[in-house]
Amino acid sequence: MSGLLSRRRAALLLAVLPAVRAGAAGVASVTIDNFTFTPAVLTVAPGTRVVWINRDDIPHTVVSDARPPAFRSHALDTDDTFEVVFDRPGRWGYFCALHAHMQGTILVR
Ligand SMILES: [Cu+2]
Repeated sequence: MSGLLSRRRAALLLAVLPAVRAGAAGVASVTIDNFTFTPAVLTVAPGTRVVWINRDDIPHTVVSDARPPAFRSHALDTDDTFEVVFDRPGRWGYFCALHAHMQGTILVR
């Protein structure tokens, strides 16, 4: 009886907290400042949540260079964040759509 209860509770938690479950694999961050993504190349394990935060005083975006784009942020104002969970191994290039010379790479392996 108690086994059934706890199993049901666990299922409920997983349904309510999928983000937390994915985040268990880890979180890594990329800082945007002075028209630069830092680090320019970030290596993470599959399942990692990557969070970009704009510390610049002008808007920037984070757009995958894949066709079609694998991810695309809106314009991020100062201190705005954007996040993507990278489930699959691979090399994910991205850039800022407002300043195309701003480029970065997420290596998932
Ligand atoms: Cu930009």
